[in-house]
Amino acid sequence: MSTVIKGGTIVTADLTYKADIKVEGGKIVEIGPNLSGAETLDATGCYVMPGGIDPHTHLEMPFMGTYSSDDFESGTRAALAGGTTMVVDFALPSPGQSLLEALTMWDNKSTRANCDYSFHMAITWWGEQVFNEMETIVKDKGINTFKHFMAYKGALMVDDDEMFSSFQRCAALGALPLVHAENGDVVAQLQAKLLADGNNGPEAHAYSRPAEVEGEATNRAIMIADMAGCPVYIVHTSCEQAHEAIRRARAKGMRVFGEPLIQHLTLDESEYLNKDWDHAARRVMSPPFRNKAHQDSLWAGLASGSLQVVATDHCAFTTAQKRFGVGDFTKIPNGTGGLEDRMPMLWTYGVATGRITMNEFVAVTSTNIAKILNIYPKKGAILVGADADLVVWDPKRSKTISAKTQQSAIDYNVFEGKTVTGLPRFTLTRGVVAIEEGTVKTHEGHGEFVRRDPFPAVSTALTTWKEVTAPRAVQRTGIPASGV
Ligand code: DUC
Ligand code: ZN
Ligand code: ZN
Ligand code: ZN
Repeated sequence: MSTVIKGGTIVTADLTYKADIKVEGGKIVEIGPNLSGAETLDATGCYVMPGGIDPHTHLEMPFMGTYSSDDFESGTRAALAGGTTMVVDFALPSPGQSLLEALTMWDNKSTRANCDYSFHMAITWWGEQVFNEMETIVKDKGINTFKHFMAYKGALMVDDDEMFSSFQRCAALGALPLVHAENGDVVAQLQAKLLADGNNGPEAHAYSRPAEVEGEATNRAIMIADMAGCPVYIVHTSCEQAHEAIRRARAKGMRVFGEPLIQHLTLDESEYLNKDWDHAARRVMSPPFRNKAHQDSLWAGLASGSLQVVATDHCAFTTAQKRFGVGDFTKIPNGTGGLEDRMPMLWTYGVATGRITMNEFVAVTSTNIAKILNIYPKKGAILVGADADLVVWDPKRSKTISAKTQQSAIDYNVFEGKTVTGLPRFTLTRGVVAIEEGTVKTHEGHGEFVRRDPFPAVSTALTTWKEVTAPRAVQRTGIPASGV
């Protein structure tokens, strides 16, 4: 059966024009004037854009003694409600666990997804098994990204030695390393000192993770990637110090990407000073919210192209889960939601205010990340042959964000009370209408795994395990007895 999206204005990352779109078999089959098909969707007064891609979600993730509350069903339903048609989640092996075993766990959870999805594989420990499994993950499993945590000491954190080895392996496999850039050693020491001083409320979470912690780690990750000969993608870039490191690297010709979150763009550090403990704790995430100057830096990065992607790091915990941290901020599960609100919030605070253009909106919510992840133009494009993952965006449709009406499984929303103007009239996932005027029509299990092939290998480093060695010492003669 064919569907025609009629009367709208197509907006892509580089073009704005009036045309209809015909969809059949889940793909775009024709773009042009006066098309007809078995079913018609009225897009009059709307912009028709590639569906959003959120490359940073944590659905049903075991973390800090609990599980994040949105699973692949509620999380992808929330995504579709806000115009996002693909998510990329993180498969997270516990230290010592096989990568393939962890991937099977995530495969099993994702069968409930309402929209298409993929995975990043996290490197949470290092050894010959990880080294070997990375190749299987890339070549057989269709995953071309590996995530590294420079924070969460004693849990997920990898050290520089491990990260350098893994980055070299990524280079050899044509994979892209992703980095959570915060100096975990410094955070751990600041946390201990704050607690010892009796500073145990949610605001201390922000004090324990100043912007310098993120700036230092971002610089380090970029330098290590440069030495390993691979590109690098910095997740949840939240501050000027990290943005500055990314800008500088790009200006030098390094392939470095930065990903601000919608939360950091629109919510600031004053949230942690709220007198209501629950209010502040619900906003505890890492990195924490920053001040307005950092926000301005992130907005400028989106406009100038030095930051390429807006994501959510959607990792939703209920108020009851947040209360695990009463009396000790280090036990508050880190994470906030945002999947349903990313596109309406970015439109309202970015496009409607003139900070970014409509075309830049498409670039940072969809097209850029599709290219970075090597799934363009299957995703992120309005072209004949592309998947019909589309959003018919009504720039006049408005709502006030409220936990009472959201799709997410948690009992609050960090954007509660904010009015957004610009919402989906229709969201289509591979040609199927999933959302119509706020009504959910999705079905669980519709989502398919999206395979992501590697880029050409950029280095011959680390093709076999034995090569993980330092450069050879120069052979000298006539060495003095001291050995110097
Ligand atoms: N930060 C969060 O706030 N939650 C999940 C993981 C992370 O890095
Ligand atoms: Zn992170
Ligand atoms: Zn994350
Ligand atoms: Zn279906």
